Amino acid sequence: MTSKKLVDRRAPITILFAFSLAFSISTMLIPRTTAQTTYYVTIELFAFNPDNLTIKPGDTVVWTNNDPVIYTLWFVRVSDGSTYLLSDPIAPGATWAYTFTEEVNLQYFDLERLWITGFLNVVLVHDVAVTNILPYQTVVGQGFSTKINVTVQNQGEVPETFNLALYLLGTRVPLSLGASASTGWNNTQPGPTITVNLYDDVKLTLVSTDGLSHQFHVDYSGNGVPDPGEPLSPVFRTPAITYEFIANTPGTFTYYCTIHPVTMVGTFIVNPTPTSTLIGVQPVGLNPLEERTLTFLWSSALTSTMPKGIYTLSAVADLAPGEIDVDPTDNTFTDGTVILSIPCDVAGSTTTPPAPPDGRVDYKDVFWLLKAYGSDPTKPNWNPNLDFAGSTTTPPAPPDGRVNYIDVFWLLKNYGKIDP
Ligand SMILES: [Ca+2]
Ligand SMILES: [Ca+2]
Ligand SMILES: [Ca+2]
Repeated sequence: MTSKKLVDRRAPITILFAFSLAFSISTMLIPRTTAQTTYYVTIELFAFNPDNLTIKPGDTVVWTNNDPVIYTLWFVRVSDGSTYLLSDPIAPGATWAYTFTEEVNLQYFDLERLWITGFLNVVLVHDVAVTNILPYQTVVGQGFSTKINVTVQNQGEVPETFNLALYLLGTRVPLSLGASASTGWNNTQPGPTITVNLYDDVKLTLVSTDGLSHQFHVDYSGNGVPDPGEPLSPVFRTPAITYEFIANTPGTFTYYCTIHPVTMVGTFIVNPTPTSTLIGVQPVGLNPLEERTLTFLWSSALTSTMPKGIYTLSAVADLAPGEIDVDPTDNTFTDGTVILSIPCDVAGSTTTPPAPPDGRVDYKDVFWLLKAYGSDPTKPNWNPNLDFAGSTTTPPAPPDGRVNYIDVFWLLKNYGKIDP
């Protein structure tokens, strides 16, 4: 009695499971079974037209002979010149069709007249893509580690094994500019040429040397006025200010003072090749349509040796050599930044949102720690930037998903420190 009840309860589950399995298999097969195409090649005036075709396994090619001679098609593999296939003789006015079932790269000839030749490439679509980058936190201290998630997808028709690499782009470039309406930037006219690499973190110290108000602007669009997305400092007079931006547009531009654009100009060059630091490489195996998120660790060993600054995240998915990705534009994904600061300097203000790290570990950073204390990602007061570490050992273990006494330990240890 008891066992019968059990069977009764389990049966629908088994059926449901079998159904869902069948459904997922048929879903996976759809792209291969519905995509069959027939291609036509004309043999005319002793030539194949078209003489170069790229098709998929399962596709059919029909050759039509419009010449007054008999053709026999001899297919050889491009890779090693070995024979792959020989057609029936195709009489004048006749056709010959063949369905190619596997991936192969072929050259073919008329057997009697070897100078009449064509190419046929039978390939499945290889297409992998990086679809997202998500850092665990936006601020990490030197000597600490942090995690960065990268999502990849197989958008092609073939199971792929490929390498996924994560890089940090850019390096901090500190510059000082004195501003004077009569004598120009740094007392030169034009001002000094500034040259940086793409994604560099340009940290300007701006000081008015003539007592007048000024404003620094890089004119990416070339129209002479600040547009959204262009570097534009606050208006400054006294005291000196720092203004930091990412050089995210390659090219040669003019920088201005928006208030004195005639006398205060200079050249701003952004070289297209960024400085890049490899975080790690991971092999990934994905079936068609499969998506996966991989976690990279920006290690404490690496953060302790890198200069402070704002780094831009970039992930690259590379197919095995010889496999051609039909859409290489989505294999590189560059998005998001992480600030590398002195340890436990997470903010420069107690306002919301907080100002970026200000080079000192003080009451502002304590404010944010107290606010997030006791939290984990399910809590409304969760703030991953305050999850410094998962241990009090040195080097500290990676962040552990909670803001607790361990993180207080690190803040107390670093309290009062000032960026040298
Ligand atoms: Ca791709
Ligand atoms: Ca701070
Ligand atoms: Ca923690």
